[in-house]
Amino acid sequence: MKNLFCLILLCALSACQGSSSNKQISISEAWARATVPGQVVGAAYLSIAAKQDIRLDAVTTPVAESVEIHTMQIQQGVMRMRMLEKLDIPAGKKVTLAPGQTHLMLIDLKSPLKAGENITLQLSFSHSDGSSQQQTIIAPVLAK
Ligand SMILES: [Cu+2]
Repeated sequence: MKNLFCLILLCALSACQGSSSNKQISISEAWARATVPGQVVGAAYLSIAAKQDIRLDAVTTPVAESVEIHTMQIQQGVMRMRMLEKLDIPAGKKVTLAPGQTHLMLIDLKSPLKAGENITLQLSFSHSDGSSQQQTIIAPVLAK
């Protein structure tokens, strides 16, 4: 019975957070691909979902000079990467960044990304009302 009470309290607390100025954005399945020595660019992937329309404006990480949002596109029969200025995340729809699709490109890595380590990504979102929100996430480096 005591456990149940704790659970209810926890739910009440998290509901409280959701109603603060920071609107809830859920980020899942984040990971970065391990790189080999000498490789200067890396890639990171994640899924983003929110209850209202949001837009991913920018990403930064301490492990690289800059981060770009890229999509894959076939041009004259060749798969090419194209940089996006922003990434729209429609309300209620999970947008997944994955290998071969939209991804985060980590440009000018400061050191190789080693499997088993974690990297930090700071995501800047904006809402339709013009307000912005930062979210910092930890992504494991995986050798896959
Ligand atoms: Cu890319």
